[in-house]
Amino acid sequence: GHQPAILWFTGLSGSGKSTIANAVDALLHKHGCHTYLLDGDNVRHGLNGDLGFSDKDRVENIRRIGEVAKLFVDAGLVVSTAFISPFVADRKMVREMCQEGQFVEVFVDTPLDVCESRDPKGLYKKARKGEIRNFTGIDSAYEAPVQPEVHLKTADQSIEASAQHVVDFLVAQGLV
Ligand code: GGZ
Repeated sequence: GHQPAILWFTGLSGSGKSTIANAVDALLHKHGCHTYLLDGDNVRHGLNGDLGFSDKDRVENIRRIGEVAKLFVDAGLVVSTAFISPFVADRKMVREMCQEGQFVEVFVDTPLDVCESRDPKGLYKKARKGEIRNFTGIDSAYEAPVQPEVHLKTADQSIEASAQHVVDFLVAQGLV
């Protein structure tokens, strides 16, 4: 058995949030957990298709994702979310919607220069040229978590090791 929870991944574009969240989701699934993964692919195109990247829209993006994640928790699932979620206040708002211990903040801590050198979609390059405005880390803020439940320094470990680290935390907490 397992307890419902939100695994809230936060980090820069290109930090590896989605990749690690997918790996965690697969490990939990093998473990027998009922899981769901919310990420840009299934949320920003649909439910939040009306939102852009102004501060106001990001706040609304995170608010809606928090509400949806909470619905999955009510249904008993372990739900992972993989969004930049750059603002402390918004992550705190979601945390406060949850019961004690149900909100697990996972900081995917990949330095900006590493994310920028990966640049899989060429977005950092465009942001540097001014072709994209309000790009996180370039001309829009990223507020790093102060006390995340899990702090992944991705420069020092593989995707698999990072994912296992998250699962180990959940086991230690008695969540899975
Ligand atoms: C940041 C942007 C932007 C701007 C488009 N700033 O690497 P990606 O492409 O796949 O991940 C980024 C994604 C961020 O969406 P989120 O919903 O996670 O952001 S937030 O939580 O801040 O609301 C990037 C792409 O969208 N993208 N423009 N200006 N990322």
